[in-house]
Amino acid sequence: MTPTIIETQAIDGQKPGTSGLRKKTAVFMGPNYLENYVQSIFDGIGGVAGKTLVVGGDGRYFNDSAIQIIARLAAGNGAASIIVGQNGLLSTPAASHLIRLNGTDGGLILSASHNPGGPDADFGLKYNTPNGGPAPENVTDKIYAATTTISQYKTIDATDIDLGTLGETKLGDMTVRIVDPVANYADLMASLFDFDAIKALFASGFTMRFDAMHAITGPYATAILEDTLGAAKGSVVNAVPSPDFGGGHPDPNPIWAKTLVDEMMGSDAPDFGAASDGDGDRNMIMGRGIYVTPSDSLALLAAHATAAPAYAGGLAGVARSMPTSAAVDRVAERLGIEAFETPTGWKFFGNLLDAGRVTICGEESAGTGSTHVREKDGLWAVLLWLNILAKTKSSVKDLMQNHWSDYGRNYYSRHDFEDIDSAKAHACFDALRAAIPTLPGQTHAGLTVESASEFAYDDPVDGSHSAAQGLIVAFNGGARAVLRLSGTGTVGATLRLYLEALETDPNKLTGDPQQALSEVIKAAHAIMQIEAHTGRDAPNVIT
Ligand code: G16
Repeated sequence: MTPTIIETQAIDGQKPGTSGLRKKTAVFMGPNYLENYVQSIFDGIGGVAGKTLVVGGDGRYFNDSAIQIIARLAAGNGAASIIVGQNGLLSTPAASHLIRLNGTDGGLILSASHNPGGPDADFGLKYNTPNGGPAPENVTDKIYAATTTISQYKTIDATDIDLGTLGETKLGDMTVRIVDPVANYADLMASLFDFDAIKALFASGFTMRFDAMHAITGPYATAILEDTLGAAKGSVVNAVPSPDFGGGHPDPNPIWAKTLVDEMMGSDAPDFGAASDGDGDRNMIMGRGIYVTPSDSLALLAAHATAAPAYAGGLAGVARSMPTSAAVDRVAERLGIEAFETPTGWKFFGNLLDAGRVTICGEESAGTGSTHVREKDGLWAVLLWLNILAKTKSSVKDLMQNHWSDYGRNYYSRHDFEDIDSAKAHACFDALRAAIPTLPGQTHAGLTVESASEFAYDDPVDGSHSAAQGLIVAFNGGARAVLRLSGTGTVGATLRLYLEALETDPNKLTGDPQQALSEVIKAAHAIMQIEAHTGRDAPNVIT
């Protein structure tokens, strides 16, 4: 079928951020906006003629129409076939798995992750490479370059595909395969974990609550936790994905998953609580009466991973993003394995995973994952926790407290200053950057600065260099404060202040993190002058 060539013009601002391009939905729905970006992805990766792509998204508003547009562009550009989740749905980790399972030339994932969805909210699109992972910077740079020079896109004149019917169909000359979004992913999970042990745990009366936040993990969690593993019906709540996530904010943290937090802190709390985000790659873990920070969860999972059959032979190494606490580093030290510190963004783990240097990795931003796919994976983390709980026969609280007694506790918190005027946020960041040489030796709030630096990363596998990845102020005694500008927001700028202090005194391991970090918080504000620059005297989100 002859493609239709449509003349277009470059559109400003189509630069991928931490994880793909995220904009207001109305922006993505604007004339030629999506078409330009998809054509630029195709051009940036050297064309898609004869190639196969996985396509799916988290079901947010515009997901289905966007898939129809993408399918026509893929056909217009000569793609051989696309594999699409039924009704256009695929969680991000399930999409990563399908890319790997089918050996495709990559995939397009439609999601703005934990950002709200709807006509007035957010939309996003990213390209994942044939290893299943988010495109690295050398690829996103080419895609962005293509967005600045585009003058036409190729599509076909065709009616919409029926996204609801499983099986094969044709769009022009291109084959379209509609697949069950859950089945292959569920098989993968069954191959990694001791499902019999988890079934026995549930059969013994163990209770859990999984909050799918009206987002993509609902069908996955219901199929795996309730239908396969025997968790009581109703263990999974908010399980039906909706285009605006039930009007909520599908970000699994103590602010946006407050209903779950209240239940887990209440007198009738289940044994285990968890939540996942819009596209199913993030997770929040709770036990009865305890919230587990993502950094602590990563450390705990690394320490106990051998409980699961997939990791019974031990871990090759671990990796964490720079702002993530160093808790996992000490686990690695004890295990005698390598620990890597990468910039924020799952794409930086890809080479380490591909090279077999790390088995488990994670980030403070509620992401944990392993070699099984090349994305972080919310349900995977929940299942590894369940596997560990089943094998150790401990409670979440006992596991964490024993971990802290053993390794010390990295008290940790992230303070977000959202929706700040972009110029003010950059001025604050630039002032700290300029002050770096003067900071060592200064004392603020009783803490003396040991070193100050801007994080840069040299990828140990391919040698690529990534500069300007966040500012670190380290204090004597092991505490530190990190300042970054978020790369995933769609309005103004977000300053993220990450705070950490190591406590090894056995009598001080169960305190309140904000209290334990109060001096680091004061010192960070004295140095960074966030209020003077932005007018904000307090963060709007604390996790
Ligand atoms: C994305 C990336 C993560 C990153 C997070 C936070 O997560 O995949 O690797 O840690 O953004 O980014 P930032 O601090 O720049 O906002 P997700 O879940 O939004 O895809």
